[in-house]
Amino acid sequence: MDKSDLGYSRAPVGRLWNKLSKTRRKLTDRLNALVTGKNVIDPPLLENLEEILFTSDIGVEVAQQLIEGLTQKVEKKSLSKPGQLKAILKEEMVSLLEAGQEDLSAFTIKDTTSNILHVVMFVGVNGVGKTTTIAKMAHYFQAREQKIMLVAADTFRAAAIEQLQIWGERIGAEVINQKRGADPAAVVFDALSAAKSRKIDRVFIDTAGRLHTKSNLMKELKKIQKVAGQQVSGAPQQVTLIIDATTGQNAIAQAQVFAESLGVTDIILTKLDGTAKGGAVIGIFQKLRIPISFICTGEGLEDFEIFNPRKFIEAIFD
Ligand SMILES: Nc1nc2c(ncn2[C@@H]2O[C@H](COP(=O)(O)OP(=O)(O)OP(=O)(O)O)[C@@H](O)[C@H]2O)c(=O)[nH]1
Ligand SMILES: [Mg+2]
Repeated sequence: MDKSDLGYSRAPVGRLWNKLSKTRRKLTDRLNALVTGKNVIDPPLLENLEEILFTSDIGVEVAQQLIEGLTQKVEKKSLSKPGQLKAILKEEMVSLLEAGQEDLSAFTIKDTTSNILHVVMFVGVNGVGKTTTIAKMAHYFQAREQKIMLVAADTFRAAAIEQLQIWGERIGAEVINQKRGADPAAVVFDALSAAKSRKIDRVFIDTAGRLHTKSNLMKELKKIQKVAGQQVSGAPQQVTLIIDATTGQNAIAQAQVFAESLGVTDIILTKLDGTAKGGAVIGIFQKLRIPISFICTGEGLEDFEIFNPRKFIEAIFD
């Protein structure tokens, strides 16, 4: 396994660090201002700290939880210097994020032992970045010698099929589609049949973000899920929910609908570049308790990486 895949190397934090600059500024400029010139850790200081946290899109409950953990550590270690708080807060955040991360290796690295067709369904509301993320993930696995097939199962939105085709051409991956308005489950059924005979490693299914009604969308997605299982036993092994990180706390309610209907296996957060709301990652994770597999930090194919809690927290703190 490539060590860099695990994100263990802490320095240089580099790219991610640059991409998360707005979040970092919002969070740490205020933290630094809070502790500078203060000599003691007292309740008013902790209250101000809590306010900084929940106004950083982390969410009220999680901010409270972090402060509780922090207060306990301060007491246990008899800490008195405000300057020590940041390091402890970082550790609290890392352990919070690490606690619910499951082993996602089947989702994130090349499995050389399995020859079962791995099917991933990408779901999420419209505009969050499903199609772009599919292209990024395909590109990522192609670089790891996997053969990828893309399936255009958003047959509802105008130009959705063409958008996937353009990505397919750009990265050199086959795209299976039918005409607009076709039954998405039928598209998936045929695509998986083709994938089996073509020795494909991974199939990525692009789905609609919006239909006439939300319940229709869930029905359609469930049907796709069922049909995939009829073609490939155990498929889709992965139902990946794409969340736009800039929607902050609003994303949670959205995610719950998908999680309840479909049994989401993992989350990918997009658009972490150019937003100061990166702290939402912590709140979203804590609320949903669904592991985060990857994060996206731009519109390009390379703006995609495995989510590593420590690396992420290092990048949002100065
Ligand atoms: N800055 C930034 N933009 C992104 C990122 N991911 C996707 N986008 C942009 O977000 C817009 C929507 O992306 P799509 O991939 O079309 O989203 P979608 O979920 O497939 O949308 P629908 O098919 O309409 O449901 C596009 O302009 C993308 O370039 C990201 O990580 N950062
Ligand atoms: Mg799309």
